[in-house]
Amino acid sequence: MLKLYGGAFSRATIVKWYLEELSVPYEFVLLDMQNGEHKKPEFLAINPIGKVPAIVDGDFQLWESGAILLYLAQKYGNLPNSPEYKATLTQWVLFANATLGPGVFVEANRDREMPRLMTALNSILEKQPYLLGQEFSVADVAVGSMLAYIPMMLKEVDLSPYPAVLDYMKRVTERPAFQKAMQR
Ligand SMILES: N[C@@H](CCC(=O)N[C@@H](CS)C(=O)NCC(=O)O)C(=O)O
Repeated sequence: MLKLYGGAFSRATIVKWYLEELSVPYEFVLLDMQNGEHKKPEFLAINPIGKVPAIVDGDFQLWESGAILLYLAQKYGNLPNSPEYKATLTQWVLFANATLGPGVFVEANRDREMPRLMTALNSILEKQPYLLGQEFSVADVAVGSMLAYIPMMLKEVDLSPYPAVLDYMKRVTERPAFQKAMQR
């Protein structure tokens, strides 16, 4: 069975959410990160960088949440066989981790980046329920996770100027797979 390594409150939840969406059976391996279990040789053999999430799927090991999401989408997600479609998913996953996350969660960037990122997302989501249009996809797991962390981690941030983003956050976080991932 696929193994997912994570901490008690960690980005492994992003991968859990997508595994639940895909109904892929998995074992969650909870590392005691407070006591440095992620820096021990057993885990460094899976991810030499010593960060979670990481997965082991058969003989295959992979780390970095975005790479894991895209692997799972390609392996288990029944994707259309179109390079353009796959590239668009990659675009949103990279946007979530390399642009949206640092733009919102790095305090020095927030005032400059957050309004432009949120304004753009709001205008996309005013026209369609999900990032790719009418269908939920791994793009929504990546971007939706980053957005869902905002009220959890940054109580002072006011998202009311972006009502379509708030509706979207409600829509994706009400999904049963998200709820399960948050509980397990
Ligand atoms: N870009 C990485 C970030 C991974 C990351 O920073 N994980 C944190 C937990 S959420 C971690 O393992 N921190 C432990 C450490 O840095 O020692 C990803 O998205 O997978």
